[in-house]
Amino acid sequence: MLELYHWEPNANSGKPIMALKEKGVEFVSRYTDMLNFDQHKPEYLKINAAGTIPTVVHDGVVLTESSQMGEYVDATFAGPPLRPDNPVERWRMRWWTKFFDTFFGPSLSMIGWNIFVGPMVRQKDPEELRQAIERIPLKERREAWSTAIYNRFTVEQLAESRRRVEYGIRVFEDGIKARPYVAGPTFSLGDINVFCMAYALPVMQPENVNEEKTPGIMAWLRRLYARPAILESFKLGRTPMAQRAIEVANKLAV
Ligand SMILES: N[C@@H](CCC(=O)N[C@@H](CS)C(=O)NCC(=O)O)C(=O)O
Repeated sequence: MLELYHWEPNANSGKPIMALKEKGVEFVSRYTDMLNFDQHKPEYLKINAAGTIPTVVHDGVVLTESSQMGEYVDATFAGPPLRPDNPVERWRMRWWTKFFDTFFGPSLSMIGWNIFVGPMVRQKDPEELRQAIERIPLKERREAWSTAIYNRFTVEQLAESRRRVEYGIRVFEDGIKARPYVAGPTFSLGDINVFCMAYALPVMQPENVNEEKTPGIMAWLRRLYARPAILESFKLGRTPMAQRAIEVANKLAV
């Protein structure tokens, strides 16, 4: 049995959800409400002591790190291959995954935590929030939550994140306009990994991602949204974030 502990099908949780759906693998969805701090509850920490989402439990084996989960799923299960055989294409799949995981993702995430996660969570009882922060096992995650909850992102931090996101969009446009998919001629885990961070860009960053400035990204997004497994994945979401994906699909007239 494969159980997937996940939140919304977004930056990190979206990757294993979409990989499993693309492969046609049955799994038990364990929705873990990040805004309710479910990931810091003792029963979850027994599975993943870092208190982060997602986590895969497959026949007793515990797997963390969302991008690497896709590789595991592809190597373990039958179904359409999600990693190209060609070494250059496989390198390109991993190159873009790393670029988005380490450069683009953290900056986009800071913007998202500032405009979405912080304001949503801030409405809770202050004492309840103080205790919730205290229970977070990793120091860096405690700091991330405090910063978002108490609105402590500095003007400079947010400006640098916006700069990185805008730069990342330009670099990705240059890459994706040269080929239909992230790795090359065929769909791969690279598309899933990038899409989970890019799926809402036309509504989050309309001044940077649009038909005039980024025709390559827009065409690629249409290709991804046209995949039944991708649209199916958003059904596992419970917040307006998943609804936003449907809005983007409609806006792109997919
Ligand atoms: N590198 C990890 C990052 C996991 C991660 O930080 N996930 C976020 C959700 S997108 C999380 O669990 N945040 C909740 C928290 O820090 O309490 C991965 O790719 O799986």
